[in-house]
Amino acid sequence: MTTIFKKIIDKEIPAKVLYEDDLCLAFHDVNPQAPTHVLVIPKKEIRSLNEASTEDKSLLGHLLFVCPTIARQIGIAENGYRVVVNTNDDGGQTVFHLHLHILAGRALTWPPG
Ligand code: DGP
Repeated sequence: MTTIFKKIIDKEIPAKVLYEDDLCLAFHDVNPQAPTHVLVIPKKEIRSLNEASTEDKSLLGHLLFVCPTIARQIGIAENGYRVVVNTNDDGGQTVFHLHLHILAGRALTWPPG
């Protein structure tokens, strides 16, 4: 099922894009939960982490790998940040297109709520 993120990938709706390559896109979250809140999404439509297949292994690695690149670009690498993948209902997933949250800009509490 197509989601709002697919429309962002296809440039049908705007987003504040920070990073893009052939495999993924990163943009500011519209409803930030921290002073810095960025989403990293694959261009391939994958519903959630549960639906990632063996052929997606390198893509999953790529999504994680670009996080420090983006973190350095926006100046949060040194102080630190958190990368989160909400999965299905108990994980708090609301958009069913796999995405990584990068949260930063304050000391984040642990455990999460
Ligand atoms: P999750 O709850 O883990 O599925 O996170 C979905 C996030 O997507 C949530 O933090 C809000 C964000 N979001 C939803 N719609 C849009 C949108 O149209 N634009 C942007 N930039 N972010 C969106």
